[in-house]
Amino acid sequence: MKRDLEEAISVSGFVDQKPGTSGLRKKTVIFQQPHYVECFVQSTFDSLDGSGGLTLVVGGDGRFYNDVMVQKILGVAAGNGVKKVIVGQNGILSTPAVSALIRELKADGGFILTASHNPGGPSNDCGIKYNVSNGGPAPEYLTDRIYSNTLKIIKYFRVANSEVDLSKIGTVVKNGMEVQVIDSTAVYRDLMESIFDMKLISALIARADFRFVYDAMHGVAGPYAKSIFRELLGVPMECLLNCDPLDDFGGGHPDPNLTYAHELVEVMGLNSKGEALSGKESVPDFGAAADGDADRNMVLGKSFFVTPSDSLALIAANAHCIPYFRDAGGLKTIARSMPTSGAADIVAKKLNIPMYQVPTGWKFFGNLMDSSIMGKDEKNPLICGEESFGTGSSHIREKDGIWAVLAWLSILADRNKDPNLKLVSVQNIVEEHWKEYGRNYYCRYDYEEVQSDLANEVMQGLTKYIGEFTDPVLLAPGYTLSECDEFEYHDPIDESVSSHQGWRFIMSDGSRFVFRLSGTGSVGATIRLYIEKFEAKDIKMTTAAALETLVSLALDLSNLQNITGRNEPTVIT
Ligand code: VG1
Ligand code: CO
Repeated sequence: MKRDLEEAISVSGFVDQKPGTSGLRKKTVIFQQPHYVECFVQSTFDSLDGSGGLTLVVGGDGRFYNDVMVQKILGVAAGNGVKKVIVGQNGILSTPAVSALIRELKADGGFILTASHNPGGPSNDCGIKYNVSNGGPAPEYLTDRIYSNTLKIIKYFRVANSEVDLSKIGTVVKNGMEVQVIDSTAVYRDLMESIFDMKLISALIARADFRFVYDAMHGVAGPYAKSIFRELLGVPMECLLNCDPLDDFGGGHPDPNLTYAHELVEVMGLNSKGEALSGKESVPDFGAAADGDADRNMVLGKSFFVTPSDSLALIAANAHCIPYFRDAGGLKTIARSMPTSGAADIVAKKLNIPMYQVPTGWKFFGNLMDSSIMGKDEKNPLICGEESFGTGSSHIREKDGIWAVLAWLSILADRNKDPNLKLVSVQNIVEEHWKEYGRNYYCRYDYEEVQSDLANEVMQGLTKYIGEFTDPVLLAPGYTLSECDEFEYHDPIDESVSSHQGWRFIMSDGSRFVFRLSGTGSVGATIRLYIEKFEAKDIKMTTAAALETLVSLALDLSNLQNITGRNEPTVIT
């Protein structure tokens, strides 16, 4: 069903609209080309089984050009007969909030306007992603279909003059399409209140010996932090850093890691390697940061860095501290992306519950959560995570930065119920965990903006090595390479196959290094190298010392430094 007032605009399409790990991400100037956004949106509608009568959610992280993109989407949605669009006030919605809204309002899908952790502004990045009716990112068969339609498109439909004032909450009907502007935080906040024991957390926040600092990095997490941490839990305003969203993230790189979240990292008494700064006084007890679209989280204790892989394992091991899991009879499943450390696997084993390993990118978790093997209960109690500062659960179908922080606050609150006892710190809790389960030393090296042909040369070398590998090889004393392959995922639910998901080199003691090419960058190629080693008893080493040999083996075997001319990674996490 198309609208009467629609125009059909003839276009020749674009050849570069292939969605990556998490939607389409490009330089802003690319998105600003005439018809660019419209072509992608039309191609998405053309990929659905009919767009007439749909209800969609639209919102973004507030980066530069989001406002224009929202209005373009409204125009094309009206042209394609969409029944209703629900938009966050001023176009603002975090990625987890879009997922929550699609589910809560039983919408058919939604567009999320973000390039996540990539910087924003006229000379940086924009992005657009389509999520489906379960609230999760479009599965691969759909993104493949969208891409193929972007190559074939010859016209798109839009209704001109369909701009809506997004600053006012309320509903307008324009050109036959209903546009409802909603409070950006209310539904998400209600969901968090239904999951966590806010009273217990408030008691922790109120303790005189506990201080929590949150850094929204000028991304979209700010309004949610104010609504939940400040208004519900009583966190003082001065403890909420950079909580006003800015369209260029204040010129920063809204990626919550030790390098880019340097302001918080320093406040928490750490350097960019995660080592404690000496002589630092009055360091807060708990710190956390989010990325641009608020689906990532970094968790820090007093002068103490928690790796995302450990964070996943710890939240899973302590799921009983969270009413959502307790009420559903306990955690039923854990899942992680392949490059994420095996720390969570050990927890799953101990809890005697299934553990799934999926390719990088959140879309793969959704199938597990929705499937009947997980039980039909709406509250499928599953926890999942990625090494890239992403943690979440079956409460929505995206990773969730604020949820992860509330999960940690729940664990801390549970351990610190008696205000007369000395505070049990983040470090105490993590070290206790390592004592019980052993420690997976872990780090990731990112080589950003490598020339694409050089990055491909590195990967081809690895492919050749894997192809010729037959018998175990002693690479260095104590390190025998026993297995190597390209990770291929067979989805246990829909039986789809995803190949080339990472080049794995596994030693006989289970330690490993993995190479992957990023699917979210906008310039050249980013090579990621993931390194992991498990120690059952020796839990007090520095990560650098524990992984030194494996790092040099990975660099030698890949010849990465010679081929790319890079002696140091851009970022170590
Ligand atoms: C990166 C991370 C991946 C994450 C993805 C989207 O992908 O490694 O774990 O799911 O970003 O996160 P890649 O292909 O660049 O390695 V987000 O917060 O940028 O939507
Ligand atoms: Co993100």
